Amino acid sequence: MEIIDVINKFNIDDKVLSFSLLGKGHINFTYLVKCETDVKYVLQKINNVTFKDVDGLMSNLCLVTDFLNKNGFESIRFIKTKDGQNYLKVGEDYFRMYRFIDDVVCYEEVDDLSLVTKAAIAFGRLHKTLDKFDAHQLVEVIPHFHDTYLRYQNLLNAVKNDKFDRVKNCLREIEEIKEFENEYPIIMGGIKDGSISYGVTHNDPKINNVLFDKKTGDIRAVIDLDTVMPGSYLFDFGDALRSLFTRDNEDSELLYLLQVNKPVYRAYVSGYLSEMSNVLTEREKELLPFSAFLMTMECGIRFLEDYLNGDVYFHTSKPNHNLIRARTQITLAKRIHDSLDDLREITKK
Ligand code: ADP
Ligand code: GN1
Ligand code: MG
Repeated sequence: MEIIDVINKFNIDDKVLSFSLLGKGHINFTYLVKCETDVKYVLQKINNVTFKDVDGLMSNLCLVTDFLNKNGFESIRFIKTKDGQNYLKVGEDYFRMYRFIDDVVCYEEVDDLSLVTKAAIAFGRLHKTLDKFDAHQLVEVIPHFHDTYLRYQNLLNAVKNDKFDRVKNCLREIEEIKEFENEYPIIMGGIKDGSISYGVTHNDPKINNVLFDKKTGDIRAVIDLDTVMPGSYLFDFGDALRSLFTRDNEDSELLYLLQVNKPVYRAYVSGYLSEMSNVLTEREKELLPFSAFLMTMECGIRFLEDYLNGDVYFHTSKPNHNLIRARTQITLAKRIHDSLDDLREITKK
């Protein structure tokens, strides 16, 4: 089916003028659809390789976006199909449509610390708003996504099986990961013993998932809610810092470029706590710096596991790509670990 026929299956009372590819996301194909009345829509082809349970995924999205829109945080507004469904299935492909949020800017990367703070406020506001939402209503679209200890066990299994005879190339990395094994259960353990709350997390807290108002620079919306799942707020906090510290160096072998950027940490933690200081438990506040270490090491564990399993999850475009990425994350994680005292000081201030 042609894209224009897909668009016409959705309940829009308007004549479509054009459509074009939008954004640089790695997961979904995103199109901007322009109509005669000047209203714009986004059509997305859902990546059903990453997200196998499209029904569960769309149910999560509708529940969360409805809640956000009703509670004063602008969010995506889905358009139903002409048959009243939340998404459209065409053969093996799945599509959804929503209103385009107009007059916004979206940054792929930032150097300006005030934007780092604003992004942190945006994710903090998302957490704070969803703190009143019952996380048990949500499906775990990717089960055990941030269960670091389980990710570690999966890595050890991959080492044991050594299907592609690659263990010999990463003995040092495996040892470096093992060194911290006692720390991997800390966040999940806190959820189990109740010292860490079971909230709603975004799970892709990158800056390009925040939309800012073109004129005022204010936060307009947090998008890309596909991986919204129940979990700890620390997952997003730590992963946001991982992504800010790594930037595009994730694929680079220049490990000396990796640094624990303290001004970035300060900018992020101040923005985040301006929204969340009354929501977080003492234990959560204490673990903010640690979460940046844990999410970074976990990402390294995932890349290394995928390397040993033959590069089946993360797309690769050069030999040893996942090994290079794993080295980046492990190196950064160790540098964060070495800086934990400094980061705790900054957090306290
Ligand atoms: P992906 O999972 O592929 O990252 P996103 O939902 O983040 O998909 O969309 C990709 C890009 O499309 C975003 O980074 C943003 O630039 C743009 N975009 C998506 N939805 C909107 C919207 N409602 N308003 C404005 N821009 C959008
Ligand atoms: C994946 O597709 P992208 O780059 O936004 C992954 C994240 C990792 C990230 C590492 C659903 O995100 O968890 O942190 O790669 N997303 C999924 O680059 O697995
Ligand atoms: Mg995105």
